[in-house]
Amino acid sequence: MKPTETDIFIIVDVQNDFLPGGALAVPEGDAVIAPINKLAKAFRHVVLTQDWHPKGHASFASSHASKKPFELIELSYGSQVLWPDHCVQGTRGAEIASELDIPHAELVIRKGHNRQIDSYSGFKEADRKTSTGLAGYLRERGFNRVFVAGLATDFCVTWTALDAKAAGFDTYLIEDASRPIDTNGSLARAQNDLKAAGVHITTSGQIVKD
Ligand code: VGL
Ligand code: ZN
Repeated sequence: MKPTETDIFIIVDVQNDFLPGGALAVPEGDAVIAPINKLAKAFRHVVLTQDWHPKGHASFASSHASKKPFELIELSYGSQVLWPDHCVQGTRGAEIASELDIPHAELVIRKGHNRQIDSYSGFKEADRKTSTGLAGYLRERGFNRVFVAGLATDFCVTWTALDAKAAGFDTYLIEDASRPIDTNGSLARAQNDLKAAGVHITTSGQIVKD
């Protein structure tokens, strides 16, 4: 499955706050860095996403009286998991991990910057209406297969993959180059949704030889 000129590799939210020691550290989050660096070298075209919240964001538990991280709340667009404050615009935690070695990445798409609406997906915010423009960008550039990896498997990676598929791209989630948070059954739900949508689950060994 050697990457071609019409394949795009989308690397999701490999940012300090999702790595060990970060505000919303994903278990083994740093394990994605080596496979992602290796994969990225095999792709001519790479896009990064960056979770990029203003202070006081609606997805932060601290923005709601007497709510704790990982609890659920109903917002205008539906159910929202509450998180510790993370990836606040301009902070070190929001920076893309310096260990990523991908100088040829062509675009960084920032998401979650609307104070009232979360955005796990790199394509569409959690209201399921507001677009980031990424589908149009990828279409206009003539890509047809989308490969997705990063953090966290069961949130931003899955939502990005589902939206890529819904936008008409043949979509692959690279499992060993991603790591889950797994809260409130989120990983099992994500796996079901991916399967139902027809997103291919693959491994980096299928794309680059060791
Ligand atoms: C993410 C929770 C909150 C992610 C982002 O990148 O998966 N998860 N914000
Ligand atoms: Zn976030």
